[in-house]
Amino acid sequence: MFKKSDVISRLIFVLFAAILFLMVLGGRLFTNIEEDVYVSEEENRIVVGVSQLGSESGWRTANTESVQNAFTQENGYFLIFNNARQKQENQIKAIRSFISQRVDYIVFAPVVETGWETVLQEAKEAGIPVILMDRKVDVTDKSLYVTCVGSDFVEEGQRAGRWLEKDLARRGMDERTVNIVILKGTQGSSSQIGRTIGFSVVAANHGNWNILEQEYADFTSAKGREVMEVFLRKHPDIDVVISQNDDMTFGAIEAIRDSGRTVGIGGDITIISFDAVNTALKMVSRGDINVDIECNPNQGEYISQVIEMLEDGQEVESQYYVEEDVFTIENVTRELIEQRNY
Ligand code: GYE
Repeated sequence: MFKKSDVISRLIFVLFAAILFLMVLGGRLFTNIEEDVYVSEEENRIVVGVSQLGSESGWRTANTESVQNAFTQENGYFLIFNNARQKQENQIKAIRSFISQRVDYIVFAPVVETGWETVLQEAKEAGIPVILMDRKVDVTDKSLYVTCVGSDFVEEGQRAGRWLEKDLARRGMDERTVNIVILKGTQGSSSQIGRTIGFSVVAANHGNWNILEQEYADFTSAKGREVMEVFLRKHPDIDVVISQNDDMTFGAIEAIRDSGRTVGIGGDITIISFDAVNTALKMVSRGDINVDIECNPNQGEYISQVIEMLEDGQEVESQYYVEEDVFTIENVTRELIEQRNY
């Protein structure tokens, strides 16, 4: 027979064992519930792989921020972001990794227009819709992407040309020879190609517009300065600089000033720029840049709207253009500069 104290200690043991068992079970249940919630949240989110081409300019930084602000957890997205640092091979790698991760959408800003068929075909075969951001691709099979969200670069180039036409007429210079140099962006990129074509379409109407030279300067300030220094050494009589983005313009203006020449309104050299970032708008308001053709980097919001339409099963258009303006000293206000956070 058991002693009374034995029974009590056995009971206490059984009780402890039971409590321990319940605690472990409870803990497991709890963790399982948590995991389930986590998994279903992940499943409900739209997974977007974004291949950004690089970080060469202020415009690009703003474009990246706009994407990161649009594809947030709160908005129902899971963003996988990759910066290709100007290399097409890095973009191809990033896209392949998005495909193997089975993302829901691929958004990408192609550094150049050509050479994308193979990887886009792979995305198509995996059933992943591709949305082009900012720049375009040159492929014959248009079904390799769903739509493009970006700027009308040819129109931007024409706007530059049309502004120059008017400015020369206003100054009574529409008859005499006008010497022009062009700082071009990344070779083979849509923005470089479009802006060059757009401007040359207008230039073709003016026999007195003498394009002395045009050279690639990669959309960066350092390269803009370097190429401008060469232009200035070779051509003592430059009247107009067309610089296909603000970063190159900043470098070019430094080079011009170092050479002892002046820029902008009433200066030796007329400056035509593209992008209209905050610093450039300030320079427009001081008359250092004559005109800035705006390029709108806030494309994340537009793209998320396109994705929502696709999620709803709606048809989307093949191209969406963002809104853009042209800025001169006449319409750049302090308010506009304050609001421009890039
Ligand atoms: O103008 C420039 C950037 O493709 C529109 O790329 C974009 C251009 C932009 O580096 O600053």
